[in-house]
Amino acid sequence: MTKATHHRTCNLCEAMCGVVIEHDGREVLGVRGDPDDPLSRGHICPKAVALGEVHRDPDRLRRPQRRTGRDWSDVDWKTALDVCADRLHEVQAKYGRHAVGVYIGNPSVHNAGTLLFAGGFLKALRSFNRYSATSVDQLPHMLAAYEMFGHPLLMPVPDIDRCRHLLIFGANPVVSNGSIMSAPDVKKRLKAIKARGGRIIVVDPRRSETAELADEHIAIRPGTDALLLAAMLHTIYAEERIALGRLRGFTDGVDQLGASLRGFAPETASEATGVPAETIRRLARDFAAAEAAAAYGRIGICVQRFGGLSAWLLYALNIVTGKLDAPGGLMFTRPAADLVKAAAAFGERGHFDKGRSRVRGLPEFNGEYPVSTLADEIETPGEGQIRALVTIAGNPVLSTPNGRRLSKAMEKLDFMVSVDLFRNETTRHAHVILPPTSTLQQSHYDVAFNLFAIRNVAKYSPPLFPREKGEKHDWEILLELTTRIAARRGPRAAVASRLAHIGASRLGPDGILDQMLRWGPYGAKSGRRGMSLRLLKTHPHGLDLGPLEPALPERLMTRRKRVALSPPRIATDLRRLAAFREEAPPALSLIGRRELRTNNSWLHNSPSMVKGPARCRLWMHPEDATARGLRDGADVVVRSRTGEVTVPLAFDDSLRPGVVSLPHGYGHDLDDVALEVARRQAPGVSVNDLTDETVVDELSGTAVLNGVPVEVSAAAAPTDRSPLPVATPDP
Ligand SMILES: Nc1nc2c(c(=O)[nH]1)N[C@H]1C(S)=C(S)[C@@H](COP(=O)(O)OP(=O)(O)OC[C@H]3O[C@@H](n4cnc5c(=O)[nH]c(N)nc54)[C@H](O)[C@@H]3O)O[C@H]1N2
Ligand SMILES: Nc1nc2c(c(=O)[nH]1)N[C@H]1C(S)=C(S)[C@@H](COP(=O)(O)OP(=O)(O)OC[C@H]3O[C@@H](n4cnc5c(=O)[nH]c(N)nc54)[C@H](O)[C@@H]3O)O[C@H]1N2
Ligand code: SF4
Ligand SMILES: [Mo]
Repeated sequence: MTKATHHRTCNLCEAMCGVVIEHDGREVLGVRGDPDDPLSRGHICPKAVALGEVHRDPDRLRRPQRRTGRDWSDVDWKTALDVCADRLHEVQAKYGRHAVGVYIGNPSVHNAGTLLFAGGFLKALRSFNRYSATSVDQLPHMLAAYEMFGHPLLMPVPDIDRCRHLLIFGANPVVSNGSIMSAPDVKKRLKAIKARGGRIIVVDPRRSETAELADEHIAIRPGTDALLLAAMLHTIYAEERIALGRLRGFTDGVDQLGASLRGFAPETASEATGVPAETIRRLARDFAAAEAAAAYGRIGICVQRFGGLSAWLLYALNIVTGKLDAPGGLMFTRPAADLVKAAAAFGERGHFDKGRSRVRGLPEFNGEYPVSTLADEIETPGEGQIRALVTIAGNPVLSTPNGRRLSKAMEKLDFMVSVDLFRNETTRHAHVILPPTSTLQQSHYDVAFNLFAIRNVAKYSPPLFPREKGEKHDWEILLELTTRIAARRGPRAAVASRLAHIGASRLGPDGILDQMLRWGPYGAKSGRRGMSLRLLKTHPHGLDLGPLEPALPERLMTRRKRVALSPPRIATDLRRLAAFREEAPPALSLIGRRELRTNNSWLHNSPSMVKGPARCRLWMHPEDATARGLRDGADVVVRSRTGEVTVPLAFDDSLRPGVVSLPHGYGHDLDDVALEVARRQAPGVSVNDLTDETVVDELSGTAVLNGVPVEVSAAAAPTDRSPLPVATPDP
């Protein structure tokens, strides 16, 4: 076949880069950045190559797999789907509908098919036992957005292209490419802030790649951001620097917030945070005084003991200084396909703490329980015990705390089915694996991440490669399961679901998207641009819809269209924070890190992603290492309450002393994992064998993956290995 080019948007991370793929109709020959993409302007990262490598990966499953004991065999779709529906139905008939649990992972948000069709599947299943990667990720931001702005998806993003003072808490966009901030080529965008005379300040226990580029780095103690933020807000109140500007007209709770922060003066925060009181005051004053300023925070402030408080206080800091909804500040988007409005139209406005999990009494959020308690719910007998599990695009064995325990719990399930591309650490426990087509065989539109992009754009990608006979897309698999499960509930449910099936399969994700575009803010119905799928199809590089614009109070989804600055359900957690100040910090605490060529747990089977020296190493400050008599490059044992791992040590003085770091997503060398490259070239160890499922942010239920107390000692039988080069990721 002759060479051709194809334009699409990479869906591996949130940055949504436009890529130009050279191909021969069957295989990818090359991937480069699309200079005409209105958002990414030609940028790509090294991971873009993985789009082709995943597609051609011989380990990627092409046919449904069925496990009998330890033997796996191909099985046809009809049998596979029927077995799943029968077994799930059996379990529900015998033990009740909540006996089937569901875990939905991160890539489902990057895939319009799973995003738009998982809801129907969950409805058909009618189980309350739902879990997702949200509770190891952005749950605190969603909770704060829900309580303050009225919808969990109304999370504001920094307008970095116009910002002149960016205060970053616990995010490393130079490596992660931005999160809840789709900002491709973020490095250039950050440099541009400095070039126009602005400042960047990074609060992070590690002098990260982003901190390296910043004007100032505040090396905070892990897990203490809420104290720092409370003290900054305290300063702003105490020094009468409150300046809400136009937000004043529709913001409630300004006085309450000031009153509830009275006990949090900078002096009371400096010891726990490791940041001097005068520095905290200066940070607050500078932020309040700066024009076009935004305080932005990401996973570093989420997956810690005070995630909920941190996310709330961070938004509050932006609000009381008038930075929310102002150009250059923290702004809301106006996406062409507006998931917030669409969800609300179907009555999905979010909820919190409407119920508590059975075993540990953790709060539900948006119909999900915290994944930190999934193993409890599988292991603990009683009504509502999980007996069967469905996983969709997720790998909780590597990505959730105490994955080792969860892995063992999975062995006890009566039935498990996974919708996934690979047989990995999680899906090896399934009785049936249902593999979808690869992303290059699917059309793509970022229904989720356009909600969080620093510029409004709309880009549609048609499928690149045709699917082969006997291959199904994610949404088709979900729809087939939905219909079959409903059918087993009786003739009436069967008829209703059959009709729904016909309608939904005719529409598919593209048809739903088209409706969303037409009814959206630029759609034919709004008379603005006549946005539709057809229009997007004639613009292969995508359409630029302009910079972010002030959107409040209209965009608010609270009942009276007012911002709730001091939501009581969150503010009460300040009591726990006050008590925390008395706790002695652990001698060593573990934090995570991301690296340029990783994508959580699932790209280590792509050869280009794992070439070079092994990256799964424990980074430790040389002072901490010397004090323990540890050698650079030697194997060390890292222990926590939950387990231990043996891993090579690398000295790294970018860390605050007392803090060590391990990346997540490794630990591939397990029985029955069919990831040849990962097992051979990048097995590593799982940091989530060390993280503790029993410790969560008590307010939100979010897992605590940062600030985990650990001990590190030399491995008993040191391997004689020459020191590895000091790790420097290569952004
Ligand atoms: N210690 C620690 N743990 C962490 C984190 C951390 O910072 N530190 N980060 C957390 C975060 S932010 C996240 S988002 C989670 C991620 O946690 P998960 O979502 O549970 O895990 P992933 O590694 O993203 O696994 C994705 C799975 O989806 C499959 N997959 C990929 N694309 C598709 C697709 O299109 N369709 C289907 N059906 N399957 C697909 C892959 O094969 C893989 O099995 O990890 C969390 N875990
Ligand atoms: N290359 C790559 N890119 C990715 C991913 C990936 O796996 N690899 N995953 C994607 C996903 S799912 C997500 S959610 C995003 C996440 O995007 P980011 O939030 O930007 O992710 P990280 O790079 O983990 O940055 C978190 C930072 O928080 C710091 N930190 C740790 N503990 C604390 C703390 O207690 N307080 C403070 N202030 N900082 C702390 C860490 O040192 C780290 O620098 O990245 C996405 N992009
Ligand atoms: S930055 Fe993200 S979207 Fe862009 S090429 Fe890399 S993985 Fe793909
Ligand atoms: Mo994530």
